[in-house]
Amino acid sequence: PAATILGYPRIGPLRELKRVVEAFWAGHSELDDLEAQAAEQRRSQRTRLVDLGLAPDDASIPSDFSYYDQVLDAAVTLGAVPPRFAHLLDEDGALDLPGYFTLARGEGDVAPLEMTKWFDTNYHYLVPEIGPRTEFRLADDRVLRLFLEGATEGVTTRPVVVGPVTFLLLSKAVGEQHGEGAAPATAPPAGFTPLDRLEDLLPVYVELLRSLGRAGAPWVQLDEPALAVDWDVPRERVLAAAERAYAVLATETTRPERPALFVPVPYGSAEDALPVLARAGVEAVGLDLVRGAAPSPEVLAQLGDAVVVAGAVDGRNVWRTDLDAALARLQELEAGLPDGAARDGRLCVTTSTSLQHVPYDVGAERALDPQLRSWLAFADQKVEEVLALATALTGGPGAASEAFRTAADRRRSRFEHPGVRREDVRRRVAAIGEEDVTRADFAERAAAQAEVLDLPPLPTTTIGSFPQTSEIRSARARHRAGDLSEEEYTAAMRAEIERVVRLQEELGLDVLVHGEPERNDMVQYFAEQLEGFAATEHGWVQSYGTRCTRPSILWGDVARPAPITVEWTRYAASLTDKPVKGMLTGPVTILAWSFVRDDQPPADTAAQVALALREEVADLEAAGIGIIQVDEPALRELLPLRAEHRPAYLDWSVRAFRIATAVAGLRTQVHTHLCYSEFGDVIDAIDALDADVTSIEAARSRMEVLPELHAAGFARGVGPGVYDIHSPRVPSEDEVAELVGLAAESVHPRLLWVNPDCGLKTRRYEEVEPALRRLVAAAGRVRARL
Ligand code: THG
Ligand code: ZN
Repeated sequence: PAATILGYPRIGPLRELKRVVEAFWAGHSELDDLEAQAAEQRRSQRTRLVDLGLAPDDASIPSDFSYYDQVLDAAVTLGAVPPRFAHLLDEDGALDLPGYFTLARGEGDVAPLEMTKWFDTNYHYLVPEIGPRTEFRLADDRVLRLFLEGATEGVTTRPVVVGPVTFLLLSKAVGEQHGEGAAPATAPPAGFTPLDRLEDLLPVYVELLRSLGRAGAPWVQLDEPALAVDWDVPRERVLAAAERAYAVLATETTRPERPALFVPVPYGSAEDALPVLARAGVEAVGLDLVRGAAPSPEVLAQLGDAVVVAGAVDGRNVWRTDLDAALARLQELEAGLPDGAARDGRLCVTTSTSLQHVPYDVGAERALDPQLRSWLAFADQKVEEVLALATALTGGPGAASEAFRTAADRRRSRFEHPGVRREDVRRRVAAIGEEDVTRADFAERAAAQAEVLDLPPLPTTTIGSFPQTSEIRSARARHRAGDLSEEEYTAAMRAEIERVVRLQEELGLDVLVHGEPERNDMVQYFAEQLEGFAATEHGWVQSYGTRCTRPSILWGDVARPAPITVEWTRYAASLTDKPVKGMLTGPVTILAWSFVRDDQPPADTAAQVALALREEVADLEAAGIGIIQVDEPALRELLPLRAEHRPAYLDWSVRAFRIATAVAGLRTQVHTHLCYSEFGDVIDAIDALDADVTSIEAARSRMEVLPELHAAGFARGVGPGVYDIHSPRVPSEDEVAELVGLAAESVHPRLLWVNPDCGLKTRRYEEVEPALRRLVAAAGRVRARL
């Protein structure tokens, strides 16, 4: 094919798949309904892509559907189902759809697969568990079925599967599991890594390729994004694994017994991997021209006959592509390939990644400002851009000129818009000096804060959000729809805040929060109240499983026209004598979970957002709020995949946090919350945030992180989560007390806080109330022992 995409969204333009899957889980719809809806969605998607111009007959259209996650699909296909789920397999060792969902969601005491983020995106995949004895086999024919489904309708699709090297690198090493059911796996033998199992895994891929070959699939796409990342495993070992894997896949069967192999390396650059893949014998390699550099002519010369599939259209952002610039990069690439490469099919145009990270169609955004809308490209518009680039590349000057002219006009209109470049904002950012991002010494602050706050040792608090009841959601929705007046809405939210404050007083928590009933999403809420951002109506993007977010679009220079959280926080504080903690989302997280402008470095954008938050921090302090938390759960998510880019990133992200927070006076206690516990690469950066108290996830790993923090010299306040809110299970008081006791062994009681792992927004009061009651009691028990 001359033009293709690496993948397409799958949640449904109106989140149809989410709705029918959740209805099935709730017992409100039958398996048949679910499968019929999914099939209908795939059919309409194929039709849509053909209508947009992708060829129906040459494997241009990927078949990449998933009910939940593509890594889970690979695990199930390859038979890598952990033994604790063995009871779900039928006599042929196959898993039905309810069983598949059980791997994702768990059941009773059987824990689901862990979930973690997919590269540096806001998508999360399920982590396969691979041990020395995991038995691989072709256990599922979903890949083949998807291909046949398209073929029956006359569309020759290209099956998409996570490639073997990425599959193993993304997996978690486990030991053996003794016994069925809930029994967890033991630790893996020392030195074992899933990549050790490559030789055992490859025959299953070979068999999969044969089955696709027999069905007549001309191409298969084996995604290898892991080749764009630095792992703990040495680079040479990763490249050797890739070479070995694809040599086996390319030669163990030969065409037409197998489809041609297309191996994209999205999400970054992998110049060293492309010649390895070509040498191994794959028929096409894919590279990310947006995040990665164009390969040098020397590298291109090593690619032999392999087709080069260039990801020239950003799969992760929503801006119309600068087609002239993209075409120039493609032509530069073509110049390094044999003459007429594009015409001869040696160079093909695609997206930098799957389009699963962007919404479907800008055309659905009827409420968006028309000018802003004209600057945007969602998945469908990106398909058209890929096609325009392919046409221009093969057709010579003049081909696709209309699309190029429109693209240039729209970009011009974007950069001429007065909100894109505001001198007032730029002046204020430029004026930030070193003294503005530096607070007094931690020790001095700690002493001053202890005096004003007068908290007991091991103070108890929560991370900020309380459960979002259906009443709250409905009040917000009616307010948005205009069915609830401003006064009625404020009264409803205040009533909820009062309820949450009274509850926390009754539970005996030391530092209270207002509970955040007014917030839909911790990023979207701020984006909606800052200038420079716009919200979409239908721009849903899958975050994990059926869960989606609607990222805001950060299109211009950012400013805060008015205080955002001050009134709600002040109201909560007026209800109680206990300290109330103000709650803000940090600049890096706001960037990470929005679609961010592509015309300036993210560091500059982050500084603008940080400055707006700085004004909010100052206003909260002026309103008498003595504790302010600025959450950065995504600080780690944006960490560059390549080690060489990490220091610069950590530099600007830390600076942004300090711009936002260092305005706080000596006596104001700054907290932050990070949603993870593996600090390895970022520990110094977390120290450099210079927060007074940092809350982290720690319950699941039983405080393992604390000795590590201590060893790294981290000597600030820390709140290791002692209640795992990711599970509906309510821990006993003894369990919580044990965790608090463990924490007290490695953290000085004056620095140790007692709190849940994360916000309580997704939990129910039935769980939260008893859990917090036990948390307070457990803290009291340990406090009494000290
Ligand atoms: N907000 C944003 N991104 C996030 C999180 C968040 N990414 C990481 C982390 N939290 C986990 N992700 C999610 C994403 C969505 C949801 C929960 C966790 C979720 N979404 C609702 C749904 O899909 O039904 C929709 C919410 C709404 O109506 O606005 O529950 O917190 N940006
Ligand atoms: Zn969290």
